[in-house]
Amino acid sequence: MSEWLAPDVIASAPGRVNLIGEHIDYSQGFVLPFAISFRTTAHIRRREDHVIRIRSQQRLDEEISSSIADLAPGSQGGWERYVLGVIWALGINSGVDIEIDGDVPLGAGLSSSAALECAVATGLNELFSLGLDKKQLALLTQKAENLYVGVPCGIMDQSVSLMAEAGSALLLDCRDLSTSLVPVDLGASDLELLIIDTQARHALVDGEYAKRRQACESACSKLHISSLRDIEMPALVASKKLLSEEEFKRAHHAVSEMARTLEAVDVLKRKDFAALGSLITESHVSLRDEYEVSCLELNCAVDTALAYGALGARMVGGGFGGSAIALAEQGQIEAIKSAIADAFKSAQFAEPRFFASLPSEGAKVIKRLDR
Ligand code: GAF
Repeated sequence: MSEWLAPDVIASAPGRVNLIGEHIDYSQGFVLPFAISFRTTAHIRRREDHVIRIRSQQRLDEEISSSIADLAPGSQGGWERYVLGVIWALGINSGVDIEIDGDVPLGAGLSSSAALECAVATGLNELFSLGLDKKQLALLTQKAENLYVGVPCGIMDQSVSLMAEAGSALLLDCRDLSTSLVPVDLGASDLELLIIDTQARHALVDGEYAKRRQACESACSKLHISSLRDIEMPALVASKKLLSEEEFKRAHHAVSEMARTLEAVDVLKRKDFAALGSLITESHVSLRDEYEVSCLELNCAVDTALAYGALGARMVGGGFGGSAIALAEQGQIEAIKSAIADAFKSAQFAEPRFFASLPSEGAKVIKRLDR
């Protein structure tokens, strides 16, 4: 392995969970995620040539080497494309050494990819004095994922990884990326948000995600609106006959989820956690039955959490595996965890992992070193 010198900049960015507002970022809806305490760190050093070297503390046996001239959207490769894509999207024209480290659980639906992209983007923005604000960085990191990696994600994960603040969820309007902070202090009410990684990774994810987006887009074109944000439920129901059954179900989820998200903000402000729990569970039912992005493992986690007293539970993220959340009294968390572990064992699912996290801060530059 070649020599690695000390970095010029160290930056980090978190993964996320989404309280509510699922599969509506690309329909220009409202989402209410928060940053988790698990983070990815990028150590970046500017080089005098055009070589790009990337390595990860989590995979010390591999060192990836490329060059600025070789950056091309759609290139084949593995996880390093998330880093190369950001270098490409930010228009960096100098070689860099980038070393990654972090503890965001991989493949758990907790946005390890956005954490990686946003840590690298934040570090490059600082190192090359690009002067990009968080909104611009969110759009550029999304561009990296959409065009360079080829994943048709929306804007939620990158936005929250960049813009989140400790102690609050981020109400993000995906139409214009305006935000407001909604304080979330579950501990003060003896509550906890349990994160359940089902460890299920169904291969469907990318193709099915793209199909959901297409169904929303075709519904919009038949309804002559630019996004599902532009229609209220009564008008959607009145136009049902214009849509296929599938388009109607997808649109019905999106329109109802946008309303639930705004209602969740209201109940959170009033600290009405029973109402918040009900909205979270309604979101799951809608994702399961209308958007059809859940799976047996996620449903089992949610149903078991509810049977053992959770105030609300639902799948989070893209679906078809990954994680669920359960909002419950602190005193019930252990019983919920062991009931889910038992249920998974009986169903012969993989062993679930459990995490807890308070709402944490977004991306930041940790250090700038002079040389
Ligand atoms: C994934 C995507 F990356 C997000 O943009 C969002 O659509 C989410 O699935 C579903 O809400 O995490």
